[in-house]
Amino acid sequence: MLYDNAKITVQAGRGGDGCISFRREAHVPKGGPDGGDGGRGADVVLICSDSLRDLQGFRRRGQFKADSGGHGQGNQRHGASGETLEIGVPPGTIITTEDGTRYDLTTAGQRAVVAQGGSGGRGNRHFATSTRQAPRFGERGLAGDEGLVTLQLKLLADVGLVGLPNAGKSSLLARLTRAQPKVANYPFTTLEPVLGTLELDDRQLVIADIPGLIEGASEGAGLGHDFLAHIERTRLLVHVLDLAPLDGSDPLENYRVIEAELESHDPRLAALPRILVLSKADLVSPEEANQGAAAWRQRLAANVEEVPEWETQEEMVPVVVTSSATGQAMEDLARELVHRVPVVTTSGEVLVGPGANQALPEHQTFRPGSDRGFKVNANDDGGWTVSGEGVERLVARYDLENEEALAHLEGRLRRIGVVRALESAGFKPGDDVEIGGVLFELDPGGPI
Ligand SMILES: Nc1nc2c(ncn2[C@@H]2O[C@H](COP(=O)(O)OP(=O)(O)OP(=O)(O)O)[C@@H](O)[C@H]2O)c(=O)[nH]1
Ligand SMILES: [Mg+2]
Repeated sequence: MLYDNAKITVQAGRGGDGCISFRREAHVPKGGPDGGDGGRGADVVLICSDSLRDLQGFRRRGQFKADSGGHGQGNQRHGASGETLEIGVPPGTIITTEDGTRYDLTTAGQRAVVAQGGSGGRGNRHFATSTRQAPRFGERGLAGDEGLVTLQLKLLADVGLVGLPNAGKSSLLARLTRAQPKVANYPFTTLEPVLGTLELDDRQLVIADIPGLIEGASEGAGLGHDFLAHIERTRLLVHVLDLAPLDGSDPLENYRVIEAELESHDPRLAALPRILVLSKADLVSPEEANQGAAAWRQRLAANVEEVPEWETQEEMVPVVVTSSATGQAMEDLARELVHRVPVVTTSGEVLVGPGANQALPEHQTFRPGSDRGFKVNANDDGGWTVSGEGVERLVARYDLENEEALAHLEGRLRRIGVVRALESAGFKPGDDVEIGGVLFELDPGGPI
């Protein structure tokens, strides 16, 4: 079973709290504040790993929580930052976060920060002023991002084998590579994609064998539909066509069925270059095989619209007559594949299928950019609600049971205009105010 889908929840670490502490030294009666800052919470990062092949590991574990930052300590010691939580995913994994951000990890080492750790709170020494020399409060660390992340694996292969069930795709893969897919004389032998590696002239090509396609596959008929996605990122398709099907079906019609399914799944898929393999040549006479090939060359060439200078019309759509039973033309086919698949650059630029591999937005996160705006709402019970990401984060910073922290917060709310907005809406000092789920009595005295 190839596990090509998973949903996981990720939670980045909370920032450590800032410390409330005062210097104590022999012979110094009153030391100043020396509380250290809290450390940053750890990020959750997905990292592309070459040693993974599918998303199976996520069946056992679907929740990931990164470490919190350490709390600050006295004597200006800062809390340690949490260690980044790295989660391996196989090459070809497409990651979608809750806000719709997509990452496409194709080469080993690529990273996507899917949840960012909360920042640490500052220790009390930051709040000392000329009028408040011994602040008895610090900031709290903020919570890390959390959310649901969807993972989808689209295999990365250079070449995809497509064709009707029983056409001989798996037999071909078994001949060309060391893969040992199941081969049998009935349709739908292959139930999930199998990858094999062709090695020739110092090059390696990954070939994907997918379940046979039938009419309506792109709408869900048969098995092939789910797996068409796995050949979306190939750079060449080998259409395997039985020269003389035992069921008496017409190869021309069979060919059209497959091409139509590719087209209706995704026109970009249909636009990939092709090689036509006429399979099972050992079951017909050599003359028949040659005639068949000639007829196909003519047919396909007639469809070619533009021919580059360096190629003849016939070279545009190569037709290879093979037999997996006798090994006929395996070497020719292998050369043709190597010749037609562009070299992969190590910088990862021309790495995958049509139009793919846009630059990676490596450091995007769930947080949609902090917003300084806020809204004031009068509640039915005479209280007030202030909403807005910036103010909510500010309130999360302080322990409001602590009078000094509350007074400091009131000062901040006054400075960013929240108190004025409340007052112009009819607020009276002492009314209840709720911000970010925290209810408190706001009684801003004079300026602080
Ligand atoms: N004589 C002969 N038989 C072949 C050849 N290639 C495949 N076959 C036979 O054709 C049948 C189907 O082959 P597979 O390779 O399983 O076909 P497939 O296209 O992978 O089929 P699905 O997985 O069902 O889509 C098997 O019985 C094979 O032994 C060939 O070159 N010569
Ligand atoms: Mg097969």
